[in-house]
Amino acid sequence: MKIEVVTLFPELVEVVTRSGMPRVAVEQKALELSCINPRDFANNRWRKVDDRPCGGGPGMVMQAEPLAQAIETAKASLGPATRVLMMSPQGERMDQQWFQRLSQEAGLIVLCGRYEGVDERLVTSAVDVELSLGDFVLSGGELAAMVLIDGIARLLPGVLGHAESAGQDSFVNGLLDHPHYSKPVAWRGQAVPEVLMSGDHARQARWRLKQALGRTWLRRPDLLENLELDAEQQTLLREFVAEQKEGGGS
Ligand code: 9D3
Repeated sequence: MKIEVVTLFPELVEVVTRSGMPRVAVEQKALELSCINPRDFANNRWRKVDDRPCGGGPGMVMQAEPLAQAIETAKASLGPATRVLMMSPQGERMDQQWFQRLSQEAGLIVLCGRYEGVDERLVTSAVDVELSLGDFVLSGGELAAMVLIDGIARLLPGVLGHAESAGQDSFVNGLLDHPHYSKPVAWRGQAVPEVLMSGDHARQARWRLKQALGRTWLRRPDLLENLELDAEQQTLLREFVAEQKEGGGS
């Protein structure tokens, strides 16, 4: 997949491929990331790409023309049908399903806003979808774009561990993850749960599923409402809830 990010801060966005899975994805040529700076299309000596909002109000607005030319440059490289995403607090909330869908694309153009916003005429004429990280205020779209790139990179075919881990992801099955333990078996007076030391793989798989169901019930009941639990899952969750009410939780 090729991703072109339109941003006033290319050096910030490029950091996402310096480590972790996005770096592996680039090294394995599953991902190619480049940035286009709308300043390169400013038609004034000061490379200014923002101006005061029409009708008044605080702050500055990113002007349409430099962004339009940046997007056209990206489309010349990735193809005219490439989807244009804009990171925006007004956008649809990003989730794992968005990452999965977008990871199937051959190319993406990602527009990062700064200042108070982007001229709406550019949004309506050149942006296919607006995506948000959530209901909090950032100073621009770059961090959101980096989140998107990280989330997509680890799903790309050919990225190490892709087949094993991506299918087991929390949120893919709609549940939160179960707890994890490693060595030593006794750490500062705390033991690893006995079942994980038993060598009984079927019992361990049931324990993991029960913990995942239980933690989702405790912390994110909204996720459970969207799921159709099978008979085994219902039994495991009922056991978890019963143990919780005993006050044990083991
Ligand atoms: C405080 C400024 N707000 C006016 C009431 C509007 C506003 C403009 C620009 C708020 C944030 C931003 C910059 N944010 C993003 O570009 C952004 C973002 C975010 O702020 N929160 C969550 N997801 C995203 S994606 C892009």
